[in-house]
Amino acid sequence: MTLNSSSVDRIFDVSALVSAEDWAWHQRALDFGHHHLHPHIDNDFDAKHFRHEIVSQLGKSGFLGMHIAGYGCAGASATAYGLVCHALEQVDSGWRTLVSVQGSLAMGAIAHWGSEAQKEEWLPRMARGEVLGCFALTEPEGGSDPAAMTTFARRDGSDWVLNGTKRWIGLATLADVAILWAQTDDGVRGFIIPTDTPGFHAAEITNKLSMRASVQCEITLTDLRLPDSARLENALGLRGPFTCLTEARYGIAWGVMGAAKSCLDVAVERATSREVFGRPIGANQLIQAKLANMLVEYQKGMLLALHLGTLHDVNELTPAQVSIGKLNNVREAISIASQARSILGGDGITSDFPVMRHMANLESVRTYEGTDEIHTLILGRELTGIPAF
Ligand code: TGC
Repeated sequence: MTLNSSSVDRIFDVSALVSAEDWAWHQRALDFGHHHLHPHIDNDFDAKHFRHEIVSQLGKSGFLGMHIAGYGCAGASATAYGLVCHALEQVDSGWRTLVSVQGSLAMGAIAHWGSEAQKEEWLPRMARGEVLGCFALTEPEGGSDPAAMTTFARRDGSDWVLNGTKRWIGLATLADVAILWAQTDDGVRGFIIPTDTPGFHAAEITNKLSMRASVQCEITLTDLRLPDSARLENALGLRGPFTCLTEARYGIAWGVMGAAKSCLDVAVERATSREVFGRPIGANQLIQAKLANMLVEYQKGMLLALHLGTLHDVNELTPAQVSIGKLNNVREAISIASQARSILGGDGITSDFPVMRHMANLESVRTYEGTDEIHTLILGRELTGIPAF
């Protein structure tokens, strides 16, 4: 049986395009969302509550760092990881973001750039959800140009001393460890910072109207001292954080189609059940046109995500291809959510339906991991060879 089966699933059977093993990951993630996340998400969003206890359950289910091989991680395919992002974001972008931050960004940085000892020390516990990570790159002056970061790590004997401020860092007040990027005399370097290190302070940004079931923070570092063993051994230059961002952006291209599907399913259900002028609103051509357009863009977005997954699984995926996926799929998910809201009429702005919550979340997703504008310019540079940043 396919969980969450709807007319959208019937028209476009994704399971026919992926392996049985990858599809089983999707079904497990749908089941997880249904049992552990759905029952609470509206209240949590309303109350700005992050359900911390879910992290270890995500770990037990194998979703954290699931496409990393070894070190207690599941070693699943990139396509399976994407399908899990899709399933979790059907509930809420905040939960897919957690899996992205923990798996693609924090664990991904250690797996890609860490020493063997660092991988052994951190990855198994992070995969189990016993250790929560965050990824600190963005600074208050703006996230689009990490090359301009002012957080600085100064050499002091065999130690490093860090000072600076990071902003919009997911989960930093709750995290046990931060992967933090700082400028040094010889380029950007990454550091693994236990968050109980003296000089580390995180404060929650509390006035968000988006991603309210998730936590974003500001971090300040004041003369924070680290041994050289805390430095990500193999990372030097912006390639370090950007490699992790590419992974997370890949997951977003899948995830946002989950949010879009949630909106589309609700719109179809409402169009066939709500009557105005003595007949279902879905009997009107204007409503059917909206639904058809939403379906077309959803399926195009899914095919794009599947294409990226296939390329990723044969190690052929490029950052520019990921930019296409992030740019297009977030843009179309926002459009689908907006059309769903209009089909729901006034009810669409209430928390009786998930649509407005998805719309608000997607504005964050459009902004983080490279804005629409940045991905547009990455593609412009790819086509012309001319950076227009
Ligand atoms: P550029 O010269 O293009 O590149 C510098 C070096 O990095 C390499 N590179 C990449 N490698 C892997 N994946 C990518 N996507 C890469 N993009 C670049 C590049 O090959 C080069 O390597 P090397 O070895 O030759 O030095 O750097 P640039 O400064 O010109 O880049 C410009 C631009 C605009 C493309 C870049 O700055 C950019 O992508 N900006 C957007 C940054 C962004 O997405 N920020 C949001 C971060 S999200 C966040 O902080 C929140 S985390 C989630 C949470 O906590 O909730």
